[in-house]
Amino acid sequence: MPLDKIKQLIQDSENILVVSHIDSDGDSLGSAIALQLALSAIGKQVFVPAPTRFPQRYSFLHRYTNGWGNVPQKPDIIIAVDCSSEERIDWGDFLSTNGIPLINIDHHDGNHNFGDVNWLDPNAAAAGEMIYELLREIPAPIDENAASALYVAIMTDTGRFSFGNTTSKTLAIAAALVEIGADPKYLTTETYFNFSEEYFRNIGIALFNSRSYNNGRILFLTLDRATTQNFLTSPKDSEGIIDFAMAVRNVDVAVLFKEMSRNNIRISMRSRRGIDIDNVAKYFGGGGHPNAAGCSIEGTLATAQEGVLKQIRKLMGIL
Ligand SMILES: [Mn+2]
Repeated sequence: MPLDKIKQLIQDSENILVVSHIDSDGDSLGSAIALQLALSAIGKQVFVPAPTRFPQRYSFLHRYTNGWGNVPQKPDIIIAVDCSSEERIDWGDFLSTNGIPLINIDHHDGNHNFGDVNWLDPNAAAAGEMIYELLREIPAPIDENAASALYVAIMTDTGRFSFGNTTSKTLAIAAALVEIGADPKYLTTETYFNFSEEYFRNIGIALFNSRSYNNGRILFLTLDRATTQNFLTSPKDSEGIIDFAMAVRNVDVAVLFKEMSRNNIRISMRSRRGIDIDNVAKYFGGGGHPNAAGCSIEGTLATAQEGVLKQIRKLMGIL
């Protein structure tokens, strides 16, 4: 059992490096922070490199950490959480993984199995669920701060407990975290009702730039460079905007296109249950979950939109 092996490796280690994925999100940050806090509490030296990009909406999570960085030359083990492939790992300022056992804990379908030990559970709604289980198993204490970090991890990956990945187990873990001291109202407000002005303008741009296809079953939102520059924003600050599109009646697939540069388009996709949008993401070299996935396309915005539309129609059988 990978869980037993991981437990053993952690017990035998003194210095532990915890890494997560680039383009940090609530699950990657919350899971890494909770691991850091709980493993520190059982006497381990735990290091988390400062995330390369820390989305503004999660800046309140800083208060739950023991701090970032100061990675040792040679940790005893490396734990990667919420990373679907080795290329997704945000190594921060840590360079050499030579000969250091790498533990891969993840819930993405199609994980690349890149670890020396791989614990993969595609049925887990968030990596945070798996971290909760691991910490209970070791056992390592989950204090109020770790509980808050894990609550954010699970809340964000389930779209506030509304996506198809939300199970009774998800809710049971969330309830246990609230019991420990995670505050749902506070954590929800900090995460979702705390828009920067830039994000607020991006919502407007993306919705204004929406186009629908096939009687509204497919809806595209776009953050193009010309408009975002005009409104002094950047397409980066856009997490969650795509969910507005899924709230439109009859929409089965929603896509957000972000024109990062003239030839680099970042794409987030959502779909209703039964439409496995992950297939389209994989077609373009990306990945994710059946109802939430993403990819990048090298090419112009028009080319990307055309290509994605074609693949979605193919997937939905509406050529
Ligand atoms: Mn995740």
